[in-house]
Amino acid sequence: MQIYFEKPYAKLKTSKPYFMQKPQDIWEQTTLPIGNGTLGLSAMGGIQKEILVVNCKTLWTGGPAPTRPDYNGGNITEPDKNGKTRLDYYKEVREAFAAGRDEDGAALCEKLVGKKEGYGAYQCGGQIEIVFHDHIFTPACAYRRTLDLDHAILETKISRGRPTKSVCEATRTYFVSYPARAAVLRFARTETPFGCTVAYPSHHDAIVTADESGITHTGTLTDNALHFSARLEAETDGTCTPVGDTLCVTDATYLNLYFAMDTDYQDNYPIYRTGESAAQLHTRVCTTAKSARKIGYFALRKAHIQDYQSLFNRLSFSLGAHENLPTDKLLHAYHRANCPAKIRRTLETLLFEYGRYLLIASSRETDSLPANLQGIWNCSNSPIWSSDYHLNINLQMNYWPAFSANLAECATPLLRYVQALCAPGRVTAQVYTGAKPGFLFHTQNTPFGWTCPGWDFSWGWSPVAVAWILHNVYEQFTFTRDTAVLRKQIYPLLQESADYFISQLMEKDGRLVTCPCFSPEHGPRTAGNTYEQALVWQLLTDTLQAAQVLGIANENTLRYAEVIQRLHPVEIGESGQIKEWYHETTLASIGQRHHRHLSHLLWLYPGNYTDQENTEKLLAAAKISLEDRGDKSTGWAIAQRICARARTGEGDRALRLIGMLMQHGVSTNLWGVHPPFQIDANFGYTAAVAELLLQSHAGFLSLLPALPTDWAQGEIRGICARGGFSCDLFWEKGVLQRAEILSNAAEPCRVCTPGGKLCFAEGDTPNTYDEDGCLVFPTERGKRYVLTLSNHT
Ligand code: FUC
Repeated sequence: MQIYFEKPYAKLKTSKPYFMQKPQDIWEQTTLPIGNGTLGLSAMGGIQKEILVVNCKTLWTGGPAPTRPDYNGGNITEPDKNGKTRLDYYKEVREAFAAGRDEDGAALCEKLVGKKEGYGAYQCGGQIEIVFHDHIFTPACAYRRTLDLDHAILETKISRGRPTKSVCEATRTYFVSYPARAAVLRFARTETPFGCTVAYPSHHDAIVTADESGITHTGTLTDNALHFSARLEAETDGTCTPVGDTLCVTDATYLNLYFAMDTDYQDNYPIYRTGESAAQLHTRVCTTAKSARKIGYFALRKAHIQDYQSLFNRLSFSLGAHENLPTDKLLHAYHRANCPAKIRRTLETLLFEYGRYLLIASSRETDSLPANLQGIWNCSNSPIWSSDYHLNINLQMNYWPAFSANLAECATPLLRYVQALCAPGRVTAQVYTGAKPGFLFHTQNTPFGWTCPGWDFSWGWSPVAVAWILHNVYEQFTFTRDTAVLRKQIYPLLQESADYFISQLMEKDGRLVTCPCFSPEHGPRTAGNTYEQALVWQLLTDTLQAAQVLGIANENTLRYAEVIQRLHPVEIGESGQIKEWYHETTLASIGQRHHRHLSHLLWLYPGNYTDQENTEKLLAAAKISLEDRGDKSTGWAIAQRICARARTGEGDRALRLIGMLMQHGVSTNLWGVHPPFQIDANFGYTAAVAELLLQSHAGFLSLLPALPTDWAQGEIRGICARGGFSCDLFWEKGVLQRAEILSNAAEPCRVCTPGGKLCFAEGDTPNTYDEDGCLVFPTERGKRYVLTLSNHT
């Protein structure tokens, strides 16, 4: 599995409608990323001059700062000139809606906002530049830049000379080691030794110094006094001399650079600092870089591959075809009407694997922060949307593939982040809604507990962002069945939040609704809408289910069950559509047509809303709503549509959407585009493919529930289902041939496939079926169950 280019970036034909205009566009569309969760590098692969953009996940402006002594997550705590607090306004808004004065309530919502100061943005960490002294390689040379997804290694090879004669070859090999917490860059050349200048120009007014063994780059962000420190250690068989703040390397056949970077950020509210001095931080970073150097390139590489493959190799996916073509060519060919199936299947598989690669590279177990809007890769100090944590879909989508794609550990930073938002979130809940207990955060967030509701209600207010992200968090349990984590870490979050939402529900037309609410990011402000109701339903249902698992039964759990029944349900409108607002009549009577958000369909995916009597009707209505929203959208929104079509069981519609994503939603380097670059589309796509092949949200495993006709042959090994199952599926002619189900949690298994009746392929275990035709059997931990279709035996 490789993403590769046979031309230097400047010569690549990029994808429509996204052209290379500014240096940032060029980077976004052609760079290739590596990372270990915290430290990210992205290389351009230039011939004469190589540029590696550096990122450190915690390098953020905003938050507490000596110049912002009053920073408190954007909350407005003081009364305004009318002497009213935010809580006063909140009460007035709710009174207005309760009394049927909806217009007054909607207008007053303007008051439910926070401050902008201290929001900050994810920063670029500068760039490492390597300029080669001789000019023996030109664009006419054979060139290949490869991101090897099987090893998480980025390599550029440039060679001059005929293959039969002696070839002068330059090889540049990069990876970021998670075990060593360091990036490793190796430059090697055959035949003629090389010379180069290595620089790490000052970024954010950093002090840059060079010595015989490397370069130091340290500084403090002006905005918030966050210390950052980076150290680059050089090792070569040539000579290495400091020249100014650069290194001059001559007469080398190889040069190894070991690079470490960190900040003094810590996810501890309200300080958000480790407490280290700049010198202490620098010592720590230098130690990391020097230790890496001591271990050396080859041993680091070996340990890196081992570490990476321990996650990546848990799953493999094939659609039975592989075309060896550079990625830009694959992408261009994909759009042609007569594109061979082999090319299409290759790109579809590659993009799936890329999502897994990117999650491992941007979100590792020990990270304090999850993957942001760009994962960890960012070349700007003022990236769009601050490259922050958006919780009205984007952060949730980042983690959609984590469990189904067998990367549960990679979701740990998300859990930690949500836990870290609780303390500042409790302040926000109190200031804005007067509630205690309970924590609140909204559409957008930073690493510094910025939990207030935006500075504009129409995008900022979204209390159910909490309920939604808690569903991601709860999925860690449903997939792994780790009851210890559920009890200690997940349940307390669910319970506090469930109690909070119950305390805020109000009665309207005989039903319980949230108030005020707003469906991202269009339509009216109302009391109750499908977005909020479905997410509150999900939270209460998850909490109740978790309580049952943990054997908790008390007043609260009784209340959850009762409130679930009284919530305003998902409704069908006059056009047969899912209503996004309760006073919606026909399609498009309210809101924007073709809006990218599918907020009224979250119960379908990622939720598991059920309404026993109406499930089929709701599915039919969801299809009408999906049709109305249309296929063409932005990167993540197309990925969300694919996930939804997987749940409606429409594999062929999903594949058509995959075509749209390839055309409008990814750039040449296969990064998701909104535009600009937004990584959620990558993660959403990987989640969607998993969902087409295996679903387990409805209490049973459905194998190949939405297989596109064109994916007639294939296999996926190591895909995960709720209940602690890891599955290997093999299919031909669109029908499942064999399934191997590994039970990791000794949960009973209920399983079916649309292609026919499943039965045990081996042994003489009797086949037992439930009323839905699912094969049902108890399982033992660590045991593998081999199934086939009953007419195959
Ligand atoms: C949501 C979306 C936008 C964008 C932003 C980062 O608010 O509505 O389209 O993706 O997040």
